[in-house]
Amino acid sequence: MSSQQVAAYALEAGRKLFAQECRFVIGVAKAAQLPEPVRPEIGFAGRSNVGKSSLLNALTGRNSLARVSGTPGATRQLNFFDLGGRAYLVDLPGYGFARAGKHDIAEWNALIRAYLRGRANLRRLCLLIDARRGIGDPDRAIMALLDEAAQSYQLVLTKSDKLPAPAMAEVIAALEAEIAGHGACHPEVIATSAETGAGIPELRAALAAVVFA
Ligand SMILES: Nc1nc2c(ncn2[C@@H]2O[C@H](COP(=O)(O)OP(=O)(O)OP(=O)(O)O)[C@@H](O)[C@H]2O)c(=O)[nH]1
Ligand SMILES: [Mg+2]
Repeated sequence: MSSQQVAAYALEAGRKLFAQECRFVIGVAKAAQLPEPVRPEIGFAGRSNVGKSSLLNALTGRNSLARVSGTPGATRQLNFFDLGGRAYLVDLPGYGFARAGKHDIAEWNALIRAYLRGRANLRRLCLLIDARRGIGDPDRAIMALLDEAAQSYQLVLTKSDKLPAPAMAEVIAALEAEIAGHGACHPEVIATSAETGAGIPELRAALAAVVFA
């Protein structure tokens, strides 16, 4: 097969996987409530308001699978979605939410950390970065935790529609330079827009490869 055929095959596998029925399974607020690790899981993490819920909706072609909000901190638990009985998609609560109380922040952090460090069936964690903001210290803290836990992850840029193409290319180059030293990080950065659908087929393809590996 030519490399073009391989790419076309991967895109089709991604399209098929994400065209399947996707339904909400459970929202988890405490580590003890985590579902049995019976399926491959793909997680979506990132700062509050980065666009995690929007990206999940774009991937699954649903408008309101995951709750999108103008108020940062809308997603307060780990939300599990069953994708065609093949995989769980996991929408994580955003970190770095300034208006949350200290107690809430500590509780969310403990839950996210427990999940990210010890989930054997978490095949890949998509770490979302707002294209306009770039990578920040809260993201670096999560990357350090993932490297330490040898948890496979990949950087996914969101809101690419907010930047012109040349600026996007610069952001991607900067991220690729930064991730070079991170052992558990996938080398490819995928730029997406939940608004225009840019990069969504490519991300579906990358995640299908991980689910079916
Ligand atoms: N222009 C643009 N806006 C987006 C995109 N993705 C998300 N947004 C907007 O960004 C805001 C936050 O989106 P959410 O999907 O709720 O973000 P989240 O990361 O799930 O937020 P929390 O659950 O609060 O952590 C909403 O106003 C979205 O409409 C995108 O690709 N382009
Ligand atoms: Mg959300």
